[in-house]
Amino acid sequence: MRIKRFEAPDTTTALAMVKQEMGDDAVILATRTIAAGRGSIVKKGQETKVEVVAAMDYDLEALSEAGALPRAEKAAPQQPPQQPPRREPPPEPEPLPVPAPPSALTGPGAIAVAGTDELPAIDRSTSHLEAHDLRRRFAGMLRQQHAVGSTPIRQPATPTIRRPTPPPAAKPAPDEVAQWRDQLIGQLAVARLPETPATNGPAIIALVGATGVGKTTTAAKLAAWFSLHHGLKVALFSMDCYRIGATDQLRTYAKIMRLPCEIVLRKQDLTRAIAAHADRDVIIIDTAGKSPYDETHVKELQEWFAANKAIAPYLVLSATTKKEDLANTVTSYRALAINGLMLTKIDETRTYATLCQQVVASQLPVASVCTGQRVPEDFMVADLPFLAKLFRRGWEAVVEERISGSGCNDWTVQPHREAP
Ligand SMILES: Nc1nc2c(ncn2[C@@H]2O[C@H](COP(=O)(O)OP(=O)(O)O)[C@@H](O)[C@H]2O)c(=O)[nH]1
Ligand SMILES: [Mg+2]
Repeated sequence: MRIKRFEAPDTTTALAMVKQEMGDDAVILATRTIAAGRGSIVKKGQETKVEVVAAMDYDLEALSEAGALPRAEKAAPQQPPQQPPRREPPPEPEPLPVPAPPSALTGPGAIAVAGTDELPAIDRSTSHLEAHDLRRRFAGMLRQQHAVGSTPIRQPATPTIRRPTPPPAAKPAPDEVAQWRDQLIGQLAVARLPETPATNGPAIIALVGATGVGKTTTAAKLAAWFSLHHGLKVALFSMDCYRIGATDQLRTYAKIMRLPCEIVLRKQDLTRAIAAHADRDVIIIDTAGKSPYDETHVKELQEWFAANKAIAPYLVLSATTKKEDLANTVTSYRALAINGLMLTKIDETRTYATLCQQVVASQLPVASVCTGQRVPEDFMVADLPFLAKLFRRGWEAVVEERISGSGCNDWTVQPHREAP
């Protein structure tokens, strides 16, 4: 890097000298006003001159790191000197979009323009053109430097997407909401599950629904309800052959309750198993969970169930499912001629408006409600006052009822009866 000091009666002249001697790529490192005579300290009333320190063949990165560039830019001659030099022209408005003219030198210390001895006079615009030119080049160099990535790049600000502010939704009045909720609750219906021994062959309940909603758990709870609470003869069937170990869950429950359990892997197996358990009061079929958007699954179930008209499919709905998915599930499984709904996981949420709305919209009666993971405790056959209380007043209003068993669904387990 080559550094040189220039002195001139004014900034314009000094810059012109820099440009003349060091070329367009010179960087101004510093400018200051000094005493015109000897010594650099300006005394009152003393004539002044301008000192410019410029560099060329520099390492821009090193200069940037050393903080020279900002200083140089700050010191760029757009600022008038601290004490006005005698021949300094008054400042001009900026920016000047005119390209820089050739350097013009005059006065003491001036250097002749190469190839000519003529020294044209400085005009006002020249000084600002020079200053503008330098600033423009600084900016250009920095941009170039940024482009090659050798200095940290300032990321462009993330564009802010201004969405149109939606008009504030008109909130319905609380009594309007209550009225609407009561209307829904008034439309709820419950389905009765068998309580007495079968007279005309077993009642066959098939649980269908999305994965993980609690079909297998509900099947076990139902089996316990029928066999322990009502003393009915129950058989459990598992049609869940899609997942490894899926049948084990039901088999284990059956073993605990000493109930027969059949694994049904083909359509003909279902017909055969039903025939084999014709003496039962209730057969509970647990099916494989599939996405409600899987049309093949529903069609397959339809084909299987067509084998026996006594099969009554019940759709298991989890209270934690989103509104649209609840609606779509009901729509998808409607092809099976669903007999009723079995609600699960009502303990896993505290908002029931969506569930209430979707249950009513389905126009299907509710057959049972599951209130937790425990088998057989967290189960109730559907009861209108209970559902009305839950949907109107929430979980807190029913939790006591559920725990103490003081409601009409109290779970009084009958003495265990050996399965035949
Ligand atoms: N909290 C709560 N969990 C439940 C309820 N019913 C089932 N579960 C749990 O949900 C998970 C999935 O149940 P599972 O019966 O295997 O669902 P399936 O895939 O539909 O057969 C298991 O961890 C169950 O214990 C319920 O009413 N409340
Ligand atoms: Mg299951």
